[in-house]
Amino acid sequence: MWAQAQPNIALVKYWGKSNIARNIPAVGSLSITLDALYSRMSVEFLDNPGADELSLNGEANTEMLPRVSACIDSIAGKDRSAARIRSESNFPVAAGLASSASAFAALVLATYESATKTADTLTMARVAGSVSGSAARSLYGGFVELSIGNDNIEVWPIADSDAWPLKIIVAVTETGPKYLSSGEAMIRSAETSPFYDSWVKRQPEDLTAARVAVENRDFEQLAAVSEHNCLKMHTLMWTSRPSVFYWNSATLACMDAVRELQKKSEPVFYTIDAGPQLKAICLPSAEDTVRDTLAGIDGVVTTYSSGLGPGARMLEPS
Ligand code: 2P0
Repeated sequence: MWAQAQPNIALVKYWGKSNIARNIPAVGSLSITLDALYSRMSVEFLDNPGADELSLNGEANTEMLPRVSACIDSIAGKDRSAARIRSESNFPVAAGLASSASAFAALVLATYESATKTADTLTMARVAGSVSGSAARSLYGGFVELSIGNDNIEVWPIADSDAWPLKIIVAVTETGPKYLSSGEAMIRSAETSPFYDSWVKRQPEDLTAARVAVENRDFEQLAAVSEHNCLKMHTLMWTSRPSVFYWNSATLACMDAVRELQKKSEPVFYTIDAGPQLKAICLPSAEDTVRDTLAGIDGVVTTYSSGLGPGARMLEPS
């Protein structure tokens, strides 16, 4: 049985941890879950104790195995039998396309299913978040908010995927893995960027602005707060020591192109995560123009178009 989850893109970003050991974010975040990109996971417990096996799109993978095994341990217990884990995804992993979010959301669901354990969605989101902060959000569909409670995260959907059918165009400018994981980069920012305290302190106002924009379907307000929050996060990266820089010249050309479209009153804005890909969010009326524009930029390798999608779920056996 396969579990499927889709990546999510944060419009108000997670950057920084309040508890590194438990992977608790230092700030809340607000995201949209996509429908066109997916990760699928199946977990099969074997009869022998042995070591876990992981394959990714049919190829053995040892790099992700320690995090995958630890995640399964946290659900099924350390004395469990070995597991054969198969993973499939229809987009490049570790390239700033939120592959760990969809992969770990699907893994948590698949593991609960195979271990015949039940848990509510928030419990599963917390387990996924303890492995990969952004994965907590991919348990839910549509518009999702994550906040920091007293000792744990709270995650909940604030609007369904069909409540406000935004479109997302991902402009891929590099398909290789990123040079520094976002987890390491955000710890470095917290330790060294002179702007980090202000980032943490002012995140609630961005979250409120984005939540109200979603509630009111106010595209201009969502655009303004999302671009602002994205640029603040990248400022933290640049002002870390050593500096962290994920963009390339095509990323900048894509930003420029979005600004040109905005000048022509096209309803579109951009956001960029821990990688060089640009994600353009637009109203359906602008989708074709935005995709054609980004696809025509030198250095854009490929584009993906997506709507908003559902949270993690089990797929029917085919
Ligand atoms: C986000 N990112 O909110 C932000 C924006 C990247 C940039 O969440 O360390 O890979 O495993 O908890 O989940 C990437 O975070 O980090 C991320 P860890 P994860 O989407």
